[in-house]
Amino acid sequence: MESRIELIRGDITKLEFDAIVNAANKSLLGGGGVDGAIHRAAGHQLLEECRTLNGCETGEAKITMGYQLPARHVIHTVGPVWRGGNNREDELLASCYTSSLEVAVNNQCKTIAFPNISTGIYGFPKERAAMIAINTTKEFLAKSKTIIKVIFVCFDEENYNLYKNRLNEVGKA
Ligand code: AR6
Repeated sequence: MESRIELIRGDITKLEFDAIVNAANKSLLGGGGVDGAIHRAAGHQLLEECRTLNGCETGEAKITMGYQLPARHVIHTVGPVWRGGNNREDELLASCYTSSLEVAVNNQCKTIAFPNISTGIYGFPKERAAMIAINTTKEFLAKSKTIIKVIFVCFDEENYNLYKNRLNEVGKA
């Protein structure tokens, strides 16, 4: 069977997928990094819809429309801030991937793109985050046939190389 996991280097706001995932903060009212890029590209209606959601807990996910984005939906998830590794960071990051995939399935999204959640402003070690992202996604796909494509979108070369190596090691789903 052809792989359902793909890797690209680029800008997630350009992708025409059923859903792109936003690495948001608990307010869901915008910020820097990929969150800022998504809000800029989607337009002010995204912020208006986000205001109705009453925020989001770390490790959870909520969906909106994509507005002016080529993607139909945005799934907003809140990654953990890295605080040394003993504050459930691994578990919470894994939960971002699982929750986002569950939200996708519940909203008939079959193609979904992820950024490298928590590895920018939130400071999560990149290699550790890549392993969690890939392992969690593979586990989910093994149990769910609904999702036909998951794409990891790496903005920086370091993340891209880490993902490439890891995917070569473990094989794709
Ligand atoms: N497309 C894909 N990936 C991107 C893009 C883009 N256009 N822009 C940045 N990245 P970050 P976090 C990558 O900091 O660590 C915001 O202020 C970036 O290179 O966006 O989860 C929120 O509001 C990095 O690898 O998110 C929160 O307050 C990855 O996206 C906070 O930042 C994640 O970096 C969340 O921090």
